[in-house]
Amino acid sequence: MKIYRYPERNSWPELVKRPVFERKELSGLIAEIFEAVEKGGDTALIDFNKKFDKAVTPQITVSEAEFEKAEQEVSADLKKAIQQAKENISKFHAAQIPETEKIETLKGVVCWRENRAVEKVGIYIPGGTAPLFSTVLMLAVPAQLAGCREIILCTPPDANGNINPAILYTARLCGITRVFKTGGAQAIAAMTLGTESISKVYKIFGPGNQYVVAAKEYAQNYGVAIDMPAGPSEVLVIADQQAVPEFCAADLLSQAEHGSDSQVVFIADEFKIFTETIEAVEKQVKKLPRNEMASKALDHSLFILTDSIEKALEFSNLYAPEHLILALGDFEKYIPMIENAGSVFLGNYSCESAGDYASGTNHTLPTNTYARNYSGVSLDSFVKKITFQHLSKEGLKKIGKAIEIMAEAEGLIAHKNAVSIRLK
Ligand code: HSO
Ligand code: ZN
Repeated sequence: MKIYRYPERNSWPELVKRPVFERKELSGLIAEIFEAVEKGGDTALIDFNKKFDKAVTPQITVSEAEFEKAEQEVSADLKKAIQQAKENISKFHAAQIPETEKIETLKGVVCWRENRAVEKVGIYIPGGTAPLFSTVLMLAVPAQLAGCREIILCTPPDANGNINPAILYTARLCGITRVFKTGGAQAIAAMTLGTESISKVYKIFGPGNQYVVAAKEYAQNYGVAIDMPAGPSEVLVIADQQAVPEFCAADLLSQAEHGSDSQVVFIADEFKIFTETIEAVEKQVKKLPRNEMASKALDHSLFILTDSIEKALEFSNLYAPEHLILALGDFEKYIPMIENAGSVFLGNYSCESAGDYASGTNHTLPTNTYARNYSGVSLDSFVKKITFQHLSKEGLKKIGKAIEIMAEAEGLIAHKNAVSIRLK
């Protein structure tokens, strides 16, 4: 833990910097993988499964029988929980479908916007130590609500060539039936270039390790869009004297357990809460199954004692956390001060886990200072907004002169003529 008491403002820019982890230079490797997938298609993916995941997968397409087996394997309790989460996520995201509003900018000049879904989207779900089936909900639910015509999902197989049953159950629950056993950069390459089984998509969503992140960046060279630039998970908790140290500690650790590179920050304006939270973190971390990962994340975590909540928020705005928790009595008062954050949790009972799983908001959020300039995934991430306009002759008459004068001033006489020819 890195502990700071009343750090001066001029030290903040240094404090908000995320620790730099050694990143391998990956572009050469990613280019090779893209080339191999382009040439070899499904066969290349099957070979990569053997090489990287030690998995024998005669087929990369998940079969109906595999979906059914998964359905049997997921417990009734987990199914119910996933369904409840899905309902809330659906409610929250359905409300983001906008009403079309036609705006008459002048009499006879009508402009409006309509949403159209991105036709083909690809979802990537990492395998590894925590199978994030919750991320399937966060991406598949808004994709379906937006009306995406083709939604495919890629995820790596385990060493036995299987996919985690909860991932398959959740995918099918969300209406995704095209799931492929492929992970890492090769999965991103497959969704970008297409193979015999996997169709090319227009936009790729989902978290992943540094190979996946690098591959998503690379995919953009092929005209594929991505959800957002990715970095390790983060939470920043601001606490006042009414906060509960055990709750704050649990929230900090819930994010620290994601990975050793997770970022957690705690700020309090009161010494007692500050020290008691540190103690609670030390106590709780010992009992976690992912203790090693969480402890490593804590090594570079920040614990800051400050003299006011206003200052804490100022620091938070500079840090731009993915998740911001206001463990404050009068949190309402501070909402207008929040400038940069991915998702905000208010009061003592709004734990980050609620948003991670089931309250309804999306958990795919900007990290690594991108909360300064990006929003989290929402229905908007799955649509394009197309503008429309209709001008009557009367309408064109009203703005024709302005267009002609502007076009002439830009030296674009064909533009001017497009008006003049209609009005002469
Ligand atoms: N906190 C993660 C999302 C997640 N948590 C998935 C649990 N499962 C996003 O930063
Ligand atoms: Zn989480």
